[in-house]
Amino acid sequence: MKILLATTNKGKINEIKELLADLDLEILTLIDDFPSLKLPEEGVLSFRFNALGKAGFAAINTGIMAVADDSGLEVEALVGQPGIRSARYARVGATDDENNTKLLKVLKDIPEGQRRARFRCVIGTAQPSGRDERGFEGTLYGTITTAPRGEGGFGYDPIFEIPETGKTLAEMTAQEKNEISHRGEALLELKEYLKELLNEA
Ligand code: ITT
Repeated sequence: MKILLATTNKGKINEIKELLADLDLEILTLIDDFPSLKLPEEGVLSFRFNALGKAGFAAINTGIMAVADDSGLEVEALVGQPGIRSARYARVGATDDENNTKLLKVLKDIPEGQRRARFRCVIGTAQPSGRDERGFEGTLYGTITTAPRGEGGFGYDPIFEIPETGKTLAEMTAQEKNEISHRGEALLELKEYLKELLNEA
């Protein structure tokens, strides 16, 4: 069975591939296999709506079952911002560094103890027929640091700390992050669904 990962974010691709590695799947990506297919601009309604939209667009345009991820960071002191705008928080096309720098600046007067945040992830799947869309969700709670730490992961990982461990996500191994993360949680459910499809095939 083939699936197409409808994302251009390499950090997401690495994490998704690692968690699905033990399934009997051929995993294609937009970057390697459909470089000219551009995902449509994202909406502002919800992670779920965006994830299903990206998966549906990719499946219909390629004829292959597609899996997409829409995710982001919700900061309590900012009433949920940057949320679904996480990728374009500093500007459209912002680098991870630019987004992290902007968030630390916006939060500079927020004291420790009031810097709670959560990552959310929705993994959407779609078939070329347009039928049988699914959405799988995950959440990870933590706090925003006052400076970046660590070299691993991607995105906001260097400024997102898991209080119980004292580490940012960027200070963890890929496996440690996948075991607790919003994406890891959503991917476990995706994996059960893919196993059902593989058994039916
Ligand atoms: P695609 O739409 O091509 O999948 P994208 O990077 O634009 O890629 P999103 O619109 O879902 O993806 O934006 C999610 C942003 O949220 C992403 O750019 C990161 O900055 C951040 N993010 C999501 N998951 C994260 C994680 O596990 N660790 C750190 N940052 C994360």
